[in-house]
Amino acid sequence: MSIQATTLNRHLWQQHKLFNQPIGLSILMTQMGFAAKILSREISLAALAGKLGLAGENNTTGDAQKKLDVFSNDVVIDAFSDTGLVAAIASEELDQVQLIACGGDAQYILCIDPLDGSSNTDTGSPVGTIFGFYRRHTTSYCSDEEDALRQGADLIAAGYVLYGASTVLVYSGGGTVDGFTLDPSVGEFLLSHPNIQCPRDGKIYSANLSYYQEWSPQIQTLVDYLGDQHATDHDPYSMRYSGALVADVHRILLEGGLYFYPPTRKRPNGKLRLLYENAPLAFVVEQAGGRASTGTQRILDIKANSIHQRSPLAIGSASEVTLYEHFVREGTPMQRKIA
Ligand code: P6P
Repeated sequence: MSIQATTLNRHLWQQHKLFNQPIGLSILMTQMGFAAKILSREISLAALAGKLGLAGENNTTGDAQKKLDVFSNDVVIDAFSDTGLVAAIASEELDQVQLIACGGDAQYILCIDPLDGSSNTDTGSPVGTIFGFYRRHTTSYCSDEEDALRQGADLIAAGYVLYGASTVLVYSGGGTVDGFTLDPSVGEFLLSHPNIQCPRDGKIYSANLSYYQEWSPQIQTLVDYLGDQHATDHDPYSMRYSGALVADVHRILLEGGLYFYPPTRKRPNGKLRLLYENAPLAFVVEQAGGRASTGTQRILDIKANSIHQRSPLAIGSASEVTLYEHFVREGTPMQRKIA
């Protein structure tokens, strides 16, 4: 590692000095990095520590809860509890918003999926953490659930951590989108992907095609279009799907293309949660020049009515998200790709 390497903390200090990013946010991102280091270690060694497998009951949204889900949520709560900066945490693993701190310093709300893709944990496949920070409208009273029911456009910072072949933390504080790779030998996240730009179009799509029969005719027509390897109006696409939203969206962010989780008959609003999955990822992808939509509405324009509210998601390159919206509206390809 070069001594010129930019650590996460050095980057946060630079962002504070250059763009006057609130020092409180820098502290919160430092704590997110700390939590990510703990989770990276525990996830990689879980098989040796008897921490794989089910915790015994489903979480509040009906997903099977793994031991690592419970552990990850505890790590996140601990990482932010004594900062005094976080008023409340909305987590996939908690039925209700958890109140953390009151008072003038408790200016922030954290929305988080501590362990996204936890169905992958027992097979050593990629998993992730997704997070978003809001600033409270007021600190004159202790926080409540209403504080967390926000519109993604109000996010002041958001990002994710991918625990895969390497551990990568990607975040934006409203400016550039920057990625940091964990060097376990020094215990630091080092800047590895500065100023990430989502390609305007791509050749990858990511969706769970086992639901094909559950999707609308318009989405089925889109999938047929994307899967046509002999089309004359577009180059062939490749399909990639890992079962972990963070891993799939990270690939799309870097290489371009489209991830989508449409409505099904069983889930008319799709499976993914707005507050702690779709909105933070939409913030990051839009800051990198991509787009994120339900198919008919910009994700960041949706105000949450409940903390576990679901929404359909189409996210990635501007061109492919526009194509997705066109199919949802028209059920046919556009005459030409527009972005
Ligand atoms: P399916 C994991 O439970 C998750 O929330 C995302 O990480 C992932 O993309 C999606 O659900 C997988 O859902 O229905 O394809 O198994």
